[in-house]
Amino acid sequence: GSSGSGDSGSSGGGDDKLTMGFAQVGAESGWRTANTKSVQEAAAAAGVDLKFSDAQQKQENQLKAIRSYIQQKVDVIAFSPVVETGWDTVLLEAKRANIPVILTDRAVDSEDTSLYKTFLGSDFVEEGRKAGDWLVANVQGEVNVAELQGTTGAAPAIDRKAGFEEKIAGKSNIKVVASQTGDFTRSGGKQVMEAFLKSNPEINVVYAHNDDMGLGAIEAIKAAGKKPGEDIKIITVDAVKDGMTALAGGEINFIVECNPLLGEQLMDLAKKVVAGEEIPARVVTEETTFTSEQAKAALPDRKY
Ligand code: GZL
Repeated sequence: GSSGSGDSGSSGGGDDKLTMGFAQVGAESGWRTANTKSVQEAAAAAGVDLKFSDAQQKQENQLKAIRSYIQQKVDVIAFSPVVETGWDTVLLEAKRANIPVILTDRAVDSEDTSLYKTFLGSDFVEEGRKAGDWLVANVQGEVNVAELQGTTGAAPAIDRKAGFEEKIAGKSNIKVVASQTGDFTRSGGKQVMEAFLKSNPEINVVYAHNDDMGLGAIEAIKAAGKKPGEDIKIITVDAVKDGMTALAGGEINFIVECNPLLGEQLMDLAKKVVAGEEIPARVVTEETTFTSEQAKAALPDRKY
């Protein structure tokens, strides 16, 4: 998907460069890799001096990184909170140090929205609804769903589950017979799916909160002698290249896109925040959905 918000271009001759401290979640998935690349490339293009950290999906590492950015007196801090809770204290420290914070990708559950300037990212509940809508419209009869949840406590995991459940509620033929976290990783999806297959012989559909767990589930399904995309339908979220390739090949049946290309919009917002300009409290990214036919058509032009 495109992340266009106009051409941020180079920062031109401007006075001293804007310094951004970015605390990334980790490198757990194809989506995350694409997101990191987008942030780093956009910073270079915008003339932003980027300090970057990878927290290996551990909140304590993100907290450490944010505190180091505060010590270094960066102009702006941006991060994707690995889980929703536990950020109020460090956000208060940044506020007291007069360093504005921008949330990207994932959200926090802080009541005090003065603790950050804006949230740039997807509507994960809507992504879950799109997955549920497709299932209701495209799979008939008795449907036993195995759900591979994202990281426990992460906004995309909580919200993708909620949106999906909203749409299948009241459909007596659709039941979630198993639901467990695969931590957004391919290995996690494979291990959990292996266990699901052992304890639930009649799984008809897998709903994976990201492509990587769906791809892991495909390995487990094949190892169990079943055909992914046929014996067991698979719905995932992200639409990264590996997921779209499996979709085009019929091993995944439907993908809800989650756009990782937030870099340009982030740099634009950061410059506005540091210049003291007003910015929207919430910037939702554009994204769509793909069937197998649409994936075949879209693959050649996909940037990630
Ligand atoms: C969603 C993002 C999620 C992706 C996963 O915006 O936070 O984290 O869906 C990634 O692939 O690990």
